[in-house]
Amino acid sequence: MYSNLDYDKTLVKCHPSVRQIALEQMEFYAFAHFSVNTFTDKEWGNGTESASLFNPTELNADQWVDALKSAGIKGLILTCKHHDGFCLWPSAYTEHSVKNSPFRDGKGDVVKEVADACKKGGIKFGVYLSPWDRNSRLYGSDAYNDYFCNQLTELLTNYGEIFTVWFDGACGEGLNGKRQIYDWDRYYAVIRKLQPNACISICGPDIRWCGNEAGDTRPSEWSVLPVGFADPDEVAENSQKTDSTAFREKKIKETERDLGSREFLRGNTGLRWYPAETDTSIRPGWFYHAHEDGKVRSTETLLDIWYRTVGSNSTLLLNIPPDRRGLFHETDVQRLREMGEYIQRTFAENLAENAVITADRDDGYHLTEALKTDSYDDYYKPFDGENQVVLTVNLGETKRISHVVIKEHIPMSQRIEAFTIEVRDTEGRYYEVFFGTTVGYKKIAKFDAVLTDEVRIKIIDSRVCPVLSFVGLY
Ligand code: FUL
Repeated sequence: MYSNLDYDKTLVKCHPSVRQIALEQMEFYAFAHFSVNTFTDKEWGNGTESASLFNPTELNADQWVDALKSAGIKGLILTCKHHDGFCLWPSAYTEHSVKNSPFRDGKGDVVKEVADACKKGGIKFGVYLSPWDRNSRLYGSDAYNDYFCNQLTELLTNYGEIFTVWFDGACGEGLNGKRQIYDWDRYYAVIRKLQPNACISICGPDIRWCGNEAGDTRPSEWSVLPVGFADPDEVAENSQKTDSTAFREKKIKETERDLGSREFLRGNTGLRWYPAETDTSIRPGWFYHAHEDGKVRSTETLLDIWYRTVGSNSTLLLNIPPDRRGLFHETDVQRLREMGEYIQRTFAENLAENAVITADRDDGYHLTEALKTDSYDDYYKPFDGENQVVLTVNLGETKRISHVVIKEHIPMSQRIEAFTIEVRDTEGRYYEVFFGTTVGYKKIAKFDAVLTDEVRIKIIDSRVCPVLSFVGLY
């Protein structure tokens, strides 16, 4: 691998913002796709559906939140308006909303019920507002940008703290065959003014779409990318253009597997901290369809996705679609619980906490003691230019381990390019149990359980020098 200190120093000048760190620390959060589609059995409504179709008879957002919390999920993003233009809140700017539906006799507000339930349950709340609107007659004109900003303003003023505004790239024509020129800068300004702590995701500058909806991930995920990747029109260009199952099953394009190696970044003048978010559904579709009740992904599959995202420098945005009752289906609830139980059990006790952690080098100030607490208050670091280090975790006695968690100190960028993990056997010999590339926000190295009294983490390549905030053994 090519390493040049001057070049590497330019790469590590790229850091996350406070709002990006806050979202990355959430790790695992949920989507709820809910609209008239739930009642028409469609994935994309065309905007001509009658509002009277929307009729969840047992809506209970507390049930959603309880189920999410059982999986360890930290937030929920609701499709306040999907492409069909139907609003889950009584917007003052359209008649196409819950106010003209039988739900709570036209007096209901799903956004409020969900936002309140999240608050009560102690998880964060985010909004999805589809830029593409197949119902609005204004679509395709300047007036639509006003309409969109008015709706954003309603959502960002009346429902408390919002952790992210999710702008879908999927786009096509409006009712009248027109296309819209989106005034992204204006939308962003509204968000920054009304909810300065909120991230703007996907068609936005803060959080990056992972490039597929199937739950596929990159072998090496970077958060330092060329600035051009955050161009909202580019994102839209790569998004879904027609409603298709094939698109939902498609994996990341071969040409987009590497977005951040030194070689890839070479020649790019602007870099941006643009961390990946993997969005995928617990079922084949984003919306609820009774005929998919038997196709809920298995707990094993979901955990595999969790390891490849939360454990590999991407957040996980898992969609659980409420059914026609307005509840999460029993099977989905059970999967969430099983996921949570497994994660809880596996990471219950950090064996590194009472171990002795040493390094073959440090800069005299940032010592290995910092690695025992999972915080950005302090960190471990050698001198600049020392891009290889060996960390040794001595357990004092033989223990059974199957996971090593490593976190970089991302306020100082993402640096590690390759590492190995070795364990010592009962005869004192070391052998390798894991090879990894990127670490970033967090890497969970999982391997077959071993009995060992000492673990070595060898950073074999990094930009400038590795800077770590946490090491855990489980
Ligand atoms: C896509 C949309 O077209 C789907 O319906 C869904 O909302 C997904 C999250 O994004 O682009």
